[in-house]
Parts: sequence; C-alpha cells; structure tokens
Amino acid sequence: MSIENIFQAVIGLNADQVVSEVKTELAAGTDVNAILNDGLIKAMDFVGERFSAGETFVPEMLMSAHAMKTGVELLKPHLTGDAQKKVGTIVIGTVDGDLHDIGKNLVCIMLEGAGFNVVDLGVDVKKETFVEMAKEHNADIIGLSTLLTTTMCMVEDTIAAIKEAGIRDSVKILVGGAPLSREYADSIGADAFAADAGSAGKVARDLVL
Ligand code: B1M
Repeated sequence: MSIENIFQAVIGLNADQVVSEVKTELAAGTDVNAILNDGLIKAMDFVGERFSAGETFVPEMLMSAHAMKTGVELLKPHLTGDAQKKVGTIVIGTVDGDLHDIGKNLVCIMLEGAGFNVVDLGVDVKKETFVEMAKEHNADIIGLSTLLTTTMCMVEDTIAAIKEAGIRDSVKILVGGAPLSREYADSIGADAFAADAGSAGKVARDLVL
C-alpha cells in the first residue's frame, strides 16, 4: 500500500514526500527491489506514457525524474553489497548528444551490486572520451547507453572509435537503452545487450567471468 504512496509522490513531483515514503518503507523492511520496481520505476514509466500522450510536459518530467533519483539515492546503499570482491572495471556513459541518465544510473547501481568497479562518465559522452577513459582505467567492459533514436548511431560510432583505437580485443562492449535491441546490438558488433538494470549485472558478469 505504501509503495503506492511512493508511486504517487513521484508522479506528484514531490521529492520530499518520496524521501519520507522511501525511508518509511526501508524502516518497515519492505523489499528494496519492490520499492525500486513497483514504486519508483513504475511511476517513471507512467510519467513517460503521459508525456507521450501529451498529458504532461518536459518541466514536469524533469521534476518527476528528480524525485525518482532522490529515491534511488536512498536505495543505493541497500542495492549494493559493500563487501563484494570486484569482478572487473566497467567504464559507462550515455552517448554523445543524449542527456538521459536515470536508466544508466540504475544500471550503474546494479553493476556495483554485481561486484564491478564502475567508472561513470555521465551523459553526452564523446566517443574519444570513452576510449581515453577505458585506457586510463584498464576497463574490462565499456557500457554505452542511449534513450533516443536520434543518438543510436552514436553507439555504433563509439564502437568504431574503440576499434580504431586498437583496444577492441581487450574490452567487451555492453549496450542498452530503450530504442536498442539484441538484434541491433549484434548488427553493430557489440558483445552484449541488456534490456534493463535488473539483467545488466548478470549480463556484465557473464562477459568477464
Ligand atoms: Co526524454 N525522451 N527527452 N527526457 N524521456 C524519452 C526517451 C522519449 C521516449 C519520450 C517520448 O517521447 N515518449 C523520447 C525519445 C523518443 C525517441 O527517441 N524516438 C524523449 C525525448 C524526445 C526527449 C527530448 C528530445 C524532449 C525535448 O526536449 N523535446 C529531450 C532530449 C534531450 C537530450 O537527451 N538531448 C528529452 C529530455 C528529457 C528530460 C531531460 C526531461 C528527462 C531526462 C532526465 C534524466 O535522465 N536525467 C527525460 C525523461 C525522464 C524521459 C522519459 C519520460 C523517461 C526516461 C527514463 O528515465 N525512464 C522517456 C520516456 C520513457 O522512457 N517512458 C523519455 C526510466 C528508466 C528507468 O528507464 O531509461 O529505459 P530507461 O532505462 C532502462 C533500460 O533502457 C536499460 O536499463 C534501464 C533501467 O532498467 N538501460 C540500459 C538503459 N541504459 C542502459 C545501458 C546498459 C544496459 C541497460 O548497458 C550499458
């Protein structure tokens, strides 16, 4: 019932209420994945549907996104295991031209939970930066995220840059984001595709273990 309050707080653009409701649920011992999936993520999906239908607009979407991110921050310590041995390093970011980071940030949390050292480059990341950072951190995996159909081509461009830099044989490439698919990932030469944050940890582990 109170997970419904979290849902309502996100769609109601109320970050303070998200904080208090999430704290209440954590204190009550509610499953963290239920808070994440049935409260925060479900609310963001709902906001997206309303946006698509022209029933809500960018400023409201931003405020809901802020409210959701505030809730995710509270969940973070509960989603990641602090005593886990690192299984590898992943350099991850949202590709050039794309500013969406909520999904990518969730993926980062799940990758940390799966035991990775995560180097998050943020949003609007140039292909050269992915290459430089992968070299600097001796990355096992490069993770490329995009939410826009207009920036899907930057995923392919970044993979080309990784090949040109001569590091393709030493890194695996994981891609994800709503407009991508396994078929598309295969067609552009990525090693793996993860449909959501829940599967990203396992997919990434399978790449390196
Ligand atoms: Co934007 N936006 N947005 N937006 N936005 C979408 C993506 C859109 C589908 C909405 C719509 O029209 N229905 C649409 C894209 C349409 C298209 O490309 N064909 C869109 C648009 C058009 C735009 C703008 C162009 C709007 C405008 O200005 N006219 C603009 C673009 C700005 C830019 O990037 N250059 C824009 C801006 C914004 C905001 C800034 C307002 C805000 C982003 C805030 C932020 O991220 N900090 C925003 C939001 C919030 C959305 C929606 C509503 C929600 C996205 C989201 O966070 N979903 C979105 C509609 C929707 O998706 N329903 C929309 C929740 C998140 C948990 O899911 O991001 O899919 P998702 O991530 C999942 C998986 O995809 C996967 O795991 C994640 C967790 O489960 N995943 C990976 C993601 N990355 C991965 C990487 C991996 C593996 C898995 O490995 C590396």
